[in-house]
Amino acid sequence: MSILDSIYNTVLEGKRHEIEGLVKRALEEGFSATDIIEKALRPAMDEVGLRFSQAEFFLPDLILAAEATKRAISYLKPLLGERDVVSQQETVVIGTVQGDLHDIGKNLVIATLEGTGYRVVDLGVDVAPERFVEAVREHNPAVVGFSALLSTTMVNIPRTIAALEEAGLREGRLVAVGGAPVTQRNADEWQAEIYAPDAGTAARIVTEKLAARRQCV
Ligand code: B12
Repeated sequence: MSILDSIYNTVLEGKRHEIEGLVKRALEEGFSATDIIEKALRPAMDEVGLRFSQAEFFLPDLILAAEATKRAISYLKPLLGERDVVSQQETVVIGTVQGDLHDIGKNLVIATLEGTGYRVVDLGVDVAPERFVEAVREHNPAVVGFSALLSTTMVNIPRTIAALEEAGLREGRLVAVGGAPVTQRNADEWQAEIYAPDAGTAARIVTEKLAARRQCV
């Protein structure tokens, strides 16, 4: 069995105490942090989600698997985005929208943004529109990011964008949206400038869009 298969199985089994040793071994074997995330951790979480929706897994399984993934990611975090550090100065304010407690994907996006050199203000999970408004007023970010993992909470993305508009804080910044149920189509509908299906793409698109905006100004 390859080391990536072992990581995949360890997440499924929720063996959170064993995960760091395996991740370390995979790195020693020459796999990159991105390989480990994209080829082992992410497929494992997809499988966990599938088994959960088919009632083969229950909430405790989900929690243990998520805990194992989080440990692996915090171990890999310092290695993410190392290649393309460009020392950006811009700030990104990001959070998981109201009613939603999922943060693994958001934290990965944060790790790659920070790895790329952005200053990131993480508002955490279950973030009310007013809290986003407050944070945008305080930090004046170039980008505001919204994450949602539930089809019932993704409606809070356009609601929060509307709150920013009402507060006069939407103009002049880019809105980024993501999370498993969110699509490019939603992004277009909500007039969000940035959509990405994964963390690596998110950091790349943020950099591209900010560069394009700088050229327009
Ligand atoms: C782990 C998990 C949990 C954990 C969360 C732990 C944590 N700290 O995050 C716990 C156990 C708490 C949980 C709870 C629940 N969950 Co849950 N959970 C999952 C699971 C298995 C994995 C999610 C995950 O971490 N994926 C891995 C990461 C890396 O991927 P990602 O989140 O998609 O993020 C990537 C991209 O989307 C993108 N991205 C993410 N955010 C952003 C933001 C921006 C700006 C950008 C650009 C990109 C971007 O980049 C990320 C990195 O590459 C999913 C199934 C799945 N495969 O998605 C179900 C899932 C999301 N959960 C589900 C459900 C139903 C629930 C509960 C309602 C269960 C219950 N009955 O209580 C609760 C809801 C709690 C709440 N109020 O939020 C359903 C949602 C169904 C739906 N469509 O609405 C899913 C799909 C499972 C299923 N198939 O049924 N869950």
